[in-house]
Amino acid sequence: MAHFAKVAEYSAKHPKPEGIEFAYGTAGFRTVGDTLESTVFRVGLLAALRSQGKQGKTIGVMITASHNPEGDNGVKLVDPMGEMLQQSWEGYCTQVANAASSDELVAALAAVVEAESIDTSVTPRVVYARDTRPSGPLLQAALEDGLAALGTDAASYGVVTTPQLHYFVRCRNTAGTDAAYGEPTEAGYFAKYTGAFLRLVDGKPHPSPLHIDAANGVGAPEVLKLAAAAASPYLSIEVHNGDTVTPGKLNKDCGADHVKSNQRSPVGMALQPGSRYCSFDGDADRIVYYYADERGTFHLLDGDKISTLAATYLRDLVAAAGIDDLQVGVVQTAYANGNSTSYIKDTLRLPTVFAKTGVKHLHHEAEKMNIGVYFEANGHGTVLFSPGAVAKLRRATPQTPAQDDAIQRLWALRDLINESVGDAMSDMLLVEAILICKGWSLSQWDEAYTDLPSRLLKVVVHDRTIFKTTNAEQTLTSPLRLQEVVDALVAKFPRGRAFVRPSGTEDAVRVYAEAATRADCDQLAYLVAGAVFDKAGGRGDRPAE
Ligand code: G16
Repeated sequence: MAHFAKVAEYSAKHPKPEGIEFAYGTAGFRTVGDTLESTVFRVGLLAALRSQGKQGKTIGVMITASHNPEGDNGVKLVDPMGEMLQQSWEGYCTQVANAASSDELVAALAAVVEAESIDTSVTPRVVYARDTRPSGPLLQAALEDGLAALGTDAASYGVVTTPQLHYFVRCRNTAGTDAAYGEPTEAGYFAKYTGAFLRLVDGKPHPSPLHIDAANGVGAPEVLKLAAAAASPYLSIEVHNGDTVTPGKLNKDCGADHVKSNQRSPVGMALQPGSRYCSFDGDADRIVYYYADERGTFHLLDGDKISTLAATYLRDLVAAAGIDDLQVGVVQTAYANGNSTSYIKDTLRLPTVFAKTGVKHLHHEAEKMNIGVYFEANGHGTVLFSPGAVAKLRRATPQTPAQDDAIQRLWALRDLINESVGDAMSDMLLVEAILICKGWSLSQWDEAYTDLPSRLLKVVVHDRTIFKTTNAEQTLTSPLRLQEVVDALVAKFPRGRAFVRPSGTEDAVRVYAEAATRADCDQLAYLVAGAVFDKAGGRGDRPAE
């Protein structure tokens, strides 16, 4: 095809490494950064086709491996409303990434054009960015070659957070419409979110400073710019682990994933009782909060706690606004702590559903709700207002000043939330606003319910693709009979629950367990991890307490 005339020439600069199979996983392609050049080049080609398939709407490409170690990298596509790539395209991505030669690559691209009836005469538009990883510049150059090969109208946002790129994409595609989302610039992002935040907290007492562990990633400079834009004592922050320059520091013993998985504070943060702390991950799309009590004991406020805080606040505002038939719902994954699910169902009396891991899955479930709150326990999530909910808010006619205040707050919350994807900075402002409005400390927020002890482990195996699951990833269908072993182990522990699933971002299998006591929980987690190791091709060290 004439349209692909330059692909072979550019592709020769970025040959596919032999012996590696790439797969578009939980959050795009993720693997060792040095092996990804051909994949990122090809994602450039696919981004252009995706844009052409959407009549020239702007598509986003983010080069990041988020919470993964610094040596990894990754790439993912962002659809026109700032959401994750439509899942039916993930198969195309995998096929195109694995084409063995230039001829096969062109054939794979032609197959996408054919299957999607793409008009290749449309000018493709793509914006892109990357995080702070050392492999980023080389991969960005490969992406630019892919974009150039198809004559793309492309623009770089440089080094920004993943959610900022999602926001820019949505802004560009909604500009001049009723759904206009904001200015597609960093300044526009900061102005939108800080403006909504300040509207919500105006007149309330000032909070104590918030200590932020930025995982030595892009969140560090960006959150400083956010605070400068707010220029307000309502957002007084101190950034820790903000070194984006020294090699080896990104996500190392710090960041949201480290804090959540190890249930302890990050390196470089000595917790003081009464002080307030949170951690971002490497590309600032996740956030968790934590504090130390008077005895110095560490307490984590994870994605489940953020979700229940937001759902409670929204539910109460909807009631105070006097708007009928506006239901707040909550989406969780199997990693949600059992006590959080009970609290949502039994105390808040809100509907809750389970989705597979990956914000793309939660996002789709939340779209089915009036106001859908979705968070993974790892701190990745946001809130969606359905078009029906927005219409109801528009039609609402307050009868009292209290109703008027509640409606204004709901509008401000909608502006405060990055609806395109989970966003550590926007979520931080959401939590801060609710805590300021309620006058709550972190320990008061934590009082809603007590987490069951839980443990998350990784098991390295020879081939994680043999692990298949069903039932929102809570039940293994392969390897055969491994689920029966897990069930038998779980049955031994009061309030025991455990599941096994292959990671979509790391070369490992994840094991989650919870139980009534810490000792039982840890024992269950290591028994299940040991069974996986023994029966399903474990390699390296056998998991041990
Ligand atoms: C990504 C996804 C998250 C997911 C996490 C772990 O996070 O965006 O939705 O929970 O990976 O996924 P898995 O267990 O399949 O490895 P991030 O922050 O790395 O983009």
